[in-house]
Amino acid sequence: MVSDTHALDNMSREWRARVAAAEDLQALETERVAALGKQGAITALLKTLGTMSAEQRQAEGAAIHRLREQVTEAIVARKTALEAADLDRKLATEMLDMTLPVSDPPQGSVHPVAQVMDELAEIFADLGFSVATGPEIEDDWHNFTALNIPESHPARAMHDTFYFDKCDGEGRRMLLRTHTSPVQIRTMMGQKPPIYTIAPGRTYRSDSDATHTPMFHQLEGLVIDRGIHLGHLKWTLETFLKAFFEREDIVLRMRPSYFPFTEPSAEVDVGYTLVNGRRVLGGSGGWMELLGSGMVHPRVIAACGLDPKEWQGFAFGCGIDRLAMLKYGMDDLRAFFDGDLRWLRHYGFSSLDVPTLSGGVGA
Ligand code: 2U9
Repeated sequence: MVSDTHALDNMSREWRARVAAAEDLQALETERVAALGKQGAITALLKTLGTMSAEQRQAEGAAIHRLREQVTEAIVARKTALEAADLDRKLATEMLDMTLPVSDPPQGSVHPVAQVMDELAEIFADLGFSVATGPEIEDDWHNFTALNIPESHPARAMHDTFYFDKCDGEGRRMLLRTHTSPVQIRTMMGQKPPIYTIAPGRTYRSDSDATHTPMFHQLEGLVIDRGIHLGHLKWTLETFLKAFFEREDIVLRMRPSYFPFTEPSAEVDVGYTLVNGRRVLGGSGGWMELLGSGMVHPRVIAACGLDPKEWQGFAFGCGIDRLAMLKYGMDDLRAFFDGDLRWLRHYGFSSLDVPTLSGGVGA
């Protein structure tokens, strides 16, 4: 019988030596299967336990199980060592020197979304707006409650919002922000008015087709000051769109609408003209919806700790991806995020071509 204690000790030593000699993960796996696999030598030994008498099992069972544990431990230790060596080898050979000069001519290009964001920052900086950013992982107070979106509002429904399983320390549900509005909530809470700010950035909604991607980019603007009214809003949007599309004949039309965070609210259409069957912005041959906007709801101002009797404001929001499509002529939003090099080379911008108001914000 192989299973006397002496023989088992020898067997353990022998297997551990084989495991230690395995030169790579594949060789180690071969040894593991030979020892502990279905047809393995140690597995066969374990199977003999069932055929033993009670006394025999008492005498030898523990030693057989110890053998299995020792070999298993040796395999785990060897696996860890081989994986660490593998990583060291990769770290040593797969190095990328970030300080190397860019290739000549430069091969990368600036993504149209990044380009448009730079253009927007330039245009609004000229109007006295700062650029604010904030976390993409938010809590439901900053994303919904502070914006006068109550628990029962459809925007909170699971099919729109990506929720996390966990809450934050204050019991607030965590989510991927569905708009950049929480950035302005944080600005209003951390900064004294007057506030003139834009918040461009990534937003997330569980939605996907030719015109919707689960991640998209939004631009929102917020002004909080004394005596602000709808006229300021309309002038700001007109001035922004004329600069962005580089046309003086941009015409806006505001239609009454509803958003929980603005009152009154207005959807903003931009006039277009048909040129060879294509819609070109400018004039008023037809209208396309481009922005949402309104006067900031007094409850939102109060939620941020400001007195709505003293401070008023306007806000607006629009899709940056859509602005880019309209200005630069792409027709499928999904291609924006495919990472297709031909698309990027075609629609991308030179990193040296920085948008300026004097030199033109376009390409
Ligand atoms: C605060 C208060 C109010 C931002 C606004 C809209 C209207 C709007 C949509 C346009 C297209 C989002 O990308 S889209 O789907 N946005 O219609 N957004 S007013 O209002 C705010 C923001 C922050 C503190």
